[in-house]
Amino acid sequence: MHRVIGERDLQTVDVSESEARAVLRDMVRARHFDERALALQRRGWMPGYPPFKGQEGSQVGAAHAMGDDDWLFPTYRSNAMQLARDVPASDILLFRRGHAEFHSDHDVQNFPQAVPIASQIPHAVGAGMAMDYAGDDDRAAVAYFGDGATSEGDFHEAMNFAGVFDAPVVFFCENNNWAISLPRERQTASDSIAVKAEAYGFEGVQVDGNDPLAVHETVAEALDDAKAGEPVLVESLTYRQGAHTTSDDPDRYRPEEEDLPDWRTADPLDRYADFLHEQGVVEDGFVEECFDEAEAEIDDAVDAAEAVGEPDVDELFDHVYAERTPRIDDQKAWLDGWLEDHDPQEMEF
Ligand SMILES: Cc1ncc(C[n+]2csc(CCOP(=O)(O)OP(=O)(O)O)c2C)c(N)n1
Repeated sequence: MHRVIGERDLQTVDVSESEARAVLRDMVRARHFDERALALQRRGWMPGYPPFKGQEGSQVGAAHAMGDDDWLFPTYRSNAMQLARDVPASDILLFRRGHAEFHSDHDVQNFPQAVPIASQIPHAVGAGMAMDYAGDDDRAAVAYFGDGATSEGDFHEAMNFAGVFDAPVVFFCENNNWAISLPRERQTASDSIAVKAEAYGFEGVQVDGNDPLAVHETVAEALDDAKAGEPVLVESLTYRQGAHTTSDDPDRYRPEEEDLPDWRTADPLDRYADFLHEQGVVEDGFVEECFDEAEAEIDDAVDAAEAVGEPDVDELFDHVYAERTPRIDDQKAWLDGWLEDHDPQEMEF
């Protein structure tokens, strides 16, 4: 399955005009958040940041297809998806600043962001199986991950369990063509990532990840199937426009010209805004209006995050388990001793 936005008009998609506008608004919010977070990191406000520029269409399209009761299992890269699901921007910023308690305390069905690659995928399957055992057939779990995660055992184990137990899970692989410096063609010799689902007994589909409406439609269908006991792997083809993180320099490994079609590397925000404009769904000035709203929202989020202050090093140990274990206590005692003789502010990293 492969859909390209230019080939159809809005009438062929099962999305209302107001929903189509809300998707654009969330893409603009996400872009503004990403730019602001990068700027905050550059002035030392937080230690590192993984930008998602170029992936807004894929993430916001998928988030809008999910119901409030569906669970998202995100990663460090899927902030656009989390923002579109109403995770407060200040929580995401605070977590990145080192405040671990802002990791999961949300009113939305949103698991903490996974940083160990692919570890969230079996969690999503476990949650899906639990929903199924509870007779909850109107909910599903969505596991978000990148192309690199598909080389991890966790991905294969999770897919295997989902296939055997008919778990209500959508595996949402955002293929941005890079896993740090490793390009997709070196990640797997398979023709696609979607094709891997076949080995586990369920469907895999590819979608143009820079077309938010195509992603919306594909994920909505996948969620319906998953809720009926048929898990689905969705491969959303998009592109990481920026660096892997603020510690990375892609100029050292990325070719100047990518061997990828234009639709893959195009800016999804410009493309979708132009599309809605051509369809008469938004008027001149809509995007600018959304940017102004986003600026005000993110300004407030930064103020709220700043009011919390800098994290205390103790927080590192407080949220590993519900209660500290003796081993965690030992680690904390070691760090306290080390800090008596060293000043991290004076160290060079
Ligand atoms: C288990 C594990 N191994 C290695 C790493 C280091 N690491 C961080 S991001 C990354 C690449 C992930 O690429 P991909 O899954 O494509 O996701 P993307 O970063 O492109 O969103 C790696 C290897 C890690 N975080 N966890």
